[in-house]
Amino acid sequence: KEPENVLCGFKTSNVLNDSAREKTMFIRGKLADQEAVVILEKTPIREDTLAELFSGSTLKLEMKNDIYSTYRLHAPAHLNEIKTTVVCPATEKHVTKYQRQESSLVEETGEDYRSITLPYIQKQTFSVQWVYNILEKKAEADRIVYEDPDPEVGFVLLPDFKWDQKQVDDLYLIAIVHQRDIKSLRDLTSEHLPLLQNIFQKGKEAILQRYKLPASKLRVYLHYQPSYYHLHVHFTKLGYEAPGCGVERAHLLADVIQNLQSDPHYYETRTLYFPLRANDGLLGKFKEAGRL
Ligand code: M7G
Repeated sequence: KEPENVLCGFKTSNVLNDSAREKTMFIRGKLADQEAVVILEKTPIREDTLAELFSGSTLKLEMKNDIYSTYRLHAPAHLNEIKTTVVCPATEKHVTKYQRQESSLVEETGEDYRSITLPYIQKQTFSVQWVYNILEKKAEADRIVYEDPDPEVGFVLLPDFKWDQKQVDDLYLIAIVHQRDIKSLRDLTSEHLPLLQNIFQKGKEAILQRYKLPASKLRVYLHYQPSYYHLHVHFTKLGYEAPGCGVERAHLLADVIQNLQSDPHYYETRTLYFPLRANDGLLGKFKEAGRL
């Protein structure tokens, strides 16, 4: 028996963002009277399905001119899926996160972090319950690719929910640390080097083993500011422009390790730059403080 269609009763309020090029749409609406955000994304065409796509589809000619012709190809349903993510109940902050917005680059000194950012994130961030569910095997346990259970240097490596795991071209995994008191890059000191080196080494090994992708094909990085303040590391395939991964937010793990080796307090003291969206509450705090 097919599981029920939870989106059957979804009532669209408005489109938050869409991209013809990325073939995505972010929609705000109501699901049984609760606020919800639905993300639709057309999935990549896979080489291993081409034979079936060519033989098992119907083809409608649109136009023909000399050696050129265009068609509409109606693929078998299972080759024409839309990856769908549902956030419900969605908070106002989720709506903000997915809304199309202008960004401004913020310059955050170590002092700004302590006086502006830290107080803000202590009361105004996304719940990391989903992270704890993963660490406690209450959710996504069957998706874990690798785990080092050590409480100090251990982590869980699993597919990011942006990746449908159908092809390695858009490989995207996250390593979530077992330690619960490291919020972000800003909290890292040389004390954390064994943890970071462990993630780097074992994460790369696990990906080579499972996906046959060598370290030279990987981009391994942290985001600052992250959306979720529980330390995690992104592993994506080099050359894949993952959504939401602008250069400004990304800090390569290899660089983070070297910076902490040369200065144990590098990330506590450095000025860090990152974009904030116009409707982000943190941007308001920087403006209030006259830092923008
Ligand atoms: P981030 O840098 O904190 O925020 O990364 P970003 O989303 O702005 O990049 C968090 C990462 O965790 C993102 O790549 C998300 O796609 C991913 N992620 C978020 N959630 C809620 C989940 C989840 O429930 N399961 C999994 N597997 N990944 C998630």
